[in-house]
Amino acid sequence: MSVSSRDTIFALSSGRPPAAIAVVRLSGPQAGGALETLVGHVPEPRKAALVRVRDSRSGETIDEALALWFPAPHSETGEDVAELQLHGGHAVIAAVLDALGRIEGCRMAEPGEFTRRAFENGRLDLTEVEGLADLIAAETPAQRKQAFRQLKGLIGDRAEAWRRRLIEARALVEARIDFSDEADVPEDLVGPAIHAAQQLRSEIAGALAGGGRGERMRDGLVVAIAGPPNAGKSTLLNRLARRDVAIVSPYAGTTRDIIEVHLDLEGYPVTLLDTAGIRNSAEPVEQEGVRRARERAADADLVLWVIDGSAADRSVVPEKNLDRSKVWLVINKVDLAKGQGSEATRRDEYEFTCSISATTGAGVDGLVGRLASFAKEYFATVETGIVTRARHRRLFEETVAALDRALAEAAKPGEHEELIAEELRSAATALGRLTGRVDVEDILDVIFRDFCIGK
Ligand SMILES: Nc1nc2c(ncn2[C@@H]2O[C@H](COP(=O)(O)OP(=O)(O)OP(=O)(O)O)[C@@H](O)[C@H]2O)c(=O)[nH]1
Ligand SMILES: [Mg+2]
Repeated sequence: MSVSSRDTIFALSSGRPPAAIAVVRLSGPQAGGALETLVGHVPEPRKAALVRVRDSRSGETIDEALALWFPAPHSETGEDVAELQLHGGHAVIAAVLDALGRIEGCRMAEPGEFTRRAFENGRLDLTEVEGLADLIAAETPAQRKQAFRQLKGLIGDRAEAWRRRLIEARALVEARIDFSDEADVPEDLVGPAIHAAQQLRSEIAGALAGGGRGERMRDGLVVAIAGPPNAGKSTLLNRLARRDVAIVSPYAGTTRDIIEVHLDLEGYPVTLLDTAGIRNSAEPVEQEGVRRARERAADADLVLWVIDGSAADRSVVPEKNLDRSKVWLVINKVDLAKGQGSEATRRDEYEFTCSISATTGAGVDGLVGRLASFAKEYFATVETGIVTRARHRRLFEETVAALDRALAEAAKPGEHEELIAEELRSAATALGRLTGRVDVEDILDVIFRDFCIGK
C-alpha cells in the first residue's frame, strides 16, 4: 500500500444515512488527538461519554454525541481507536468527516483498512478476517452461524494447532539431522515424527471430507430449474421467489439468460436458477441460452426438471448427461386438464416427483418443504465442517499432499531425513498461509525448547 500505515484513518462505519445514529470510527496514533480537537477531551477508556462535537475552525457545535475511547492494544485494530456515535444525518456526518480531514495525520480509510490493520497487528488471523466478511454478508441464520464460528477462530485455531504439531514433528527430524552426535539427543526421533505426520494427515484429510459443503453454505446450494420450453419454469421461479423476477410468456423460448435468486429455506441458503427451455433451436441467441442452461444444470446440486403435465407430448426427458440422482421431476400445470400420463411410468427414475401448478400454487408448498429438508440434510454435516472457502481447501490439500510425500519418503529405505523435513516444512507453510502467520523463527524455538542443545 502506498499510504503510510501510521496515518490515522477514519470512516463512517455504520450504514447509509440518514439514520437515527451514525458511527464514525478512527484508528491510529492521532485518534486521541483528534478527539481532543473535536470534543475537547479523551474520555475514560471503554466508557461512553456525552460530548459536544465542535468544528475546530469556527468553534461551532456540530452535534451532541457519544464518544468512546479504546486505547491500544486492546482495541478492534490493535491501535488507539475512537468512536463517535452521532445523529445520523447527511450534514452532520459530512461536517464531522470534514473536520477530521483537516486534522494533521488523519485521512479517510480505504475499504477494509480497519480490518487490515487488525490483521497486521495480530488481532485477527486471515480466516477470522474472512469470517468477519462472511458475517457481514450473511443472509440466513445458518450462514451467520458458520461465519461467526469462523470469526471466532474455528478454522484458524485448528490450523494453527496442526501447524504447531507439524513444526514439532519437523523439529524432531531436524534435530536428528543437525545434532545427531550430541549426547542428549535421543536416537529415534524420526519414528515419532512420522507417527505424528500420519496422525495429522488423517485429521486434515478429515477436515476436507465435507465435500465443499462449507463453501456452499457461503454461496448457497445451487438448484437449477430446467426443462423444455414453456413448461412454466419462470412461473415456478417467480412463485418460489415470491416476486416477479423472470419474464413469463406463452411463447416458447422466452428465457435466455440465467436468472438467479437467493432464497432462505428454513435458514439455509439456496440459489435458485431459472434457465432457458431446452430444445433444438436455429436461433443463435436461444442456442446460447440453451447451452448455458445445460451447463448450469450439469453443475447444479439439484435440478428441478419441469415439464408441462397438460401437454400432449410429455416425452421430453432430462438430458442424458444429467446425473439422475440429483434430478427431481416436477409435473406442472396440474390445474389444466390432464392427458394420459406417460410420465407415470418414468416416475421411479427420479429421486422425487411431484405435481404442481405454478400459477395457482397447488402442490408448491410440498415442493418447498421437500427442498428445505434437502437443504437441511445437505448442510447437516457442515455444522462440524471447517472448510468454507476454496482457499482453505487448496491449502489443506497442499498440506495433505506434502504430508503424503513426507510419508512416502519415510517408507523408502536409506537416509532421507532432509527430504522428510523439507516436506514437513512445506506442509506447515501451507497451514501458515491459511492463517497468514508464517513465522520462520518457530522451528528454532521448538528445537531449543525441547532439547537442551544450546551449550
Ligand atoms: N395453466 C397453467 N399455466 C401455466 C402454469 N405455469 C406456467 N403457465 C403458463 O405457461 C406459459 C409459459 O410459462 P413460463 O413460465 O414462461 O415457461 P418457461 O418454462 O419459463 O418457458 P421458456 O422460458 O420459454 O423456456 C405461460 O403462459 C404461463 O402463464 C400452470 O401451472 N398452469
Ligand atoms: Mg422461462
